[in-house]
This record gives sequence, C-alpha cells and structure tokens, in this order.
Amino acid sequence: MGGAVSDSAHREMWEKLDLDLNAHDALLGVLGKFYGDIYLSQENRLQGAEYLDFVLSEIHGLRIKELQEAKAEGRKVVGSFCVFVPEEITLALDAIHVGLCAGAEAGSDLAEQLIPRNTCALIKSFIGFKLAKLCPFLESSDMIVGETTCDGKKKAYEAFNELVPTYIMEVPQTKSKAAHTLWKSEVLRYMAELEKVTGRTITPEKLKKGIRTANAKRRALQRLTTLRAASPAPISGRDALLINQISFYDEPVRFTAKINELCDELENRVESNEGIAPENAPRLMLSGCPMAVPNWKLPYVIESSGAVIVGEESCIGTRNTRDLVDESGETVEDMIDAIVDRYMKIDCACFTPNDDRLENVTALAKDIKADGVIHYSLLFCQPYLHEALKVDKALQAEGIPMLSIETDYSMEDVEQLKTRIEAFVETLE
Ligand code: BJ8
Repeated sequence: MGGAVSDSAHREMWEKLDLDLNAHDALLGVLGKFYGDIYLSQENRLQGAEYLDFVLSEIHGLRIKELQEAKAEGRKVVGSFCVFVPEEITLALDAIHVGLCAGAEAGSDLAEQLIPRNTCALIKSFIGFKLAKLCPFLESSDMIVGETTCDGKKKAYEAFNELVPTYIMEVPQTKSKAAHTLWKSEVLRYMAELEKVTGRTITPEKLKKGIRTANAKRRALQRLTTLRAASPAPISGRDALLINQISFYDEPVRFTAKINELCDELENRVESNEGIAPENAPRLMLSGCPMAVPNWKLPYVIESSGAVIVGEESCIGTRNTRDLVDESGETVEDMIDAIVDRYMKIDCACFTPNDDRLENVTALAKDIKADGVIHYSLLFCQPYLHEALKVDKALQAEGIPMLSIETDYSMEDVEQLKTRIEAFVETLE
C-alpha cells in the first residue's frame, strides 16, 4: 500500500474522486504497516501469495484505475454492503460489482454524529469512510445498494441516503414461501433498476454468463475450503481470509484463475505433507460476523497463539461460497428462479428462525476437522450475539468447544483477547 502513495497518477485520480488526500495518505500508511506486520512477516508463505500482496498494495491504486477506465467505456460500478445483492445480475449487465463494507476505525468518530454510538463497527466504518472521504470504491460507484438486514444497517441507510443516494433491497427476515415470493420480486426490481442505470437489457445469454462467472469464483473458493481440511494446514487462516476479502474487489475472472493457481500450489503442498503450521497445532474455525478489509486483528491474535485457522463461517467465507446457482436454466425466468433459490439459502443471523446455520456450522467444523470454534461478534451486533449462544449449544452437542468473542475494530482489547485466546488454545492442546 505504501507504494501506491508515491504514484502521482494515482494521487490525481484520488483527487478527482474528491478523496481527502492527507487523511487517505495517513490511512494507507497505517494499513501498509499493519499489512507488513500481519502478512509479510509470515514464514513459508505460498508463492501465490504474491498475487494477494499485489492486489492489496494496489487496491486503491490500479484497481481503481481499472474502474475509471471501465466507466470511461460506459460500464457502471455497483457498490454493495451485503452478499444478498445478486452479483450474477450485475455481471450480466456488464457492470462491476464491488464490496463497500469497511473494516477500519478511520472516520468512526464522524459517523457517531449521524448514528448512535452503540452501532457495530462495520456500519460506523462505512459511514465514517464516506464522511472522511476515504473510500475510492464508494466514490466510484454509480449505484449503491443497501438492504434491510439487521436493524443497525436498515436505520443507518436512512442516514447514509442523505449523504449519497442509496438503493435499498428488501431482504426478508424468514424463509417462508411468502418471503421467497418477496425476495423474487426484489431480485426482479434490482434487475429492472440496474437495466435503467446501465442502459442495457438482460438476455438469457448474458445472465447465463453472469451465473457461470459467479459460480466459477465460488467453486475456486470451495476448492480452497476443501484443501484446508488437510493436516497439517497448508495455508494460514490470515491468507485464506485475505483471499475471501479480495474476492469482493478484484475482477472475478482474473481472481478465479489466480485462486485456482494458488490451489494447485496448495494441492502440491498437501501431497508432500507440507504445512504452514506444525501438524499438532490446534485447528480453529472462525464463525460469525463478516471481517471486511483490513479487519485482521482477531486472526492475527489467534495465529500468534500457536493455533491455525482452518475455516471461516462468515459472509467473507463459506456463507458466501457454499451454495451455487443452478446452471441448467435456459430462460431469464428460470435463471432468476435459480438465483432466488440460491440466495434464500444464505443463513444470515438476520433470519428468524435460522436453524440451518446451526447445522451448517457444525457440519463445516467437522468437515475441516476443527478442534475448536471461535465465535466472533462485533460489539452491538444483536443478530450474531444472540446466535453465539445457540451455536455454542449446537457445537457442545457435537463435543466441539467454542469461545465467544465480542470485539470491534480498535486495538485496545488486543492484550485481553490474547489472554483469552491463549487460554482457550491451551485447553485444546
Ligand atoms: S448476509 S451477515 S453481509 S447482513 S455485524 S451490520 S449484522 S450489526 S454484516 Fe451481513 Fe448481509 Fe447478513 Fe452477511 Fe448488522 Fe451485525 Fe453489524 Fe452485520
């Protein structure tokens, strides 16, 4: 990230996007240092990690330049905060789909002027990034899509909409038949709106291609999940999380090819029994809220305690990659139905009841041979805090120990987290 700061062409681009250059320089400086300490300091990393380092170093540089070039050619950029926004449709309309969730504290104090203090760090962060003029993805977006998931987000979008027009998708709260019908109408409404924004029309061919591109990306990430079941673990949890995070920013076809290459390398490692951590290192699974870039605090603390993370049950993890869209549909109607079915399987804690998640968490923990689970909730996140209790019970029934962590983006609790995690890891050894 440090390299991008010195590039004058990038600075000009950021200026055009009306970023606050000084604040942005400071952010990139801090992130560069953070990345160096957490990522570049790892030993025995994969060669394929060069791709991850490059994407991260240019995430506000070359990738934003690519977005500007695409926009100059008439393509549109859609920014979203939730994995419920159907990427297949965005791709079918030749638009670019990017994630806008933010994982840094910068700007959070400004956000507190618009939303209550006891709001989760993820929400404060995206509002703060807008107010502090720090996010080039947000400033490049032609359409920003919010959604009715948790109460915190729903109400925050009302405030956010005053800063920047925000299109809201109504995500149902149950998995009933009526909810399914509502979601289908919302998917169709999104499609119609994006057709207007892009000036293009959906065709069966384009939608099929969009479905295949999104599925291929998910398949590459599924491959990664499967390879991590090997013992010793062939890749660190930090790098695997980074791969999932990058999946929200990079061009999907390039990303898929690079991750498949990286998985080839992992396969060789697994075959030669080579691991990133010793074979007897406790294997932990993370479960809970999504971890947006650059929220690497907890994985770093966990992996510094001698454990290795072998899976993430979150929207920046398997919750977003587990299910594919059926590819057999030939008409737009059939394909939309397949998209609706796939998205209704997402087991976000905003649904009630949400028993599927309990089954999915225990199944994943067993599949990837986790010795224990760390449940991660952001402070003030009601949906995941409630479910932490249920997940604990479900895991206990399977004899899998769980530690529940509640934290935010600040570094103040690092020592306290270390103590708790080290004690948990010791019980697993
Ligand atoms: S589908 S998990 S991406 S809503 S952490 S903002 S829930 S108070 S992020 Fe999510 Fe979509 Fe669900 Fe996934 Fe609210 Fe909790 Fe904050 Fe959260």
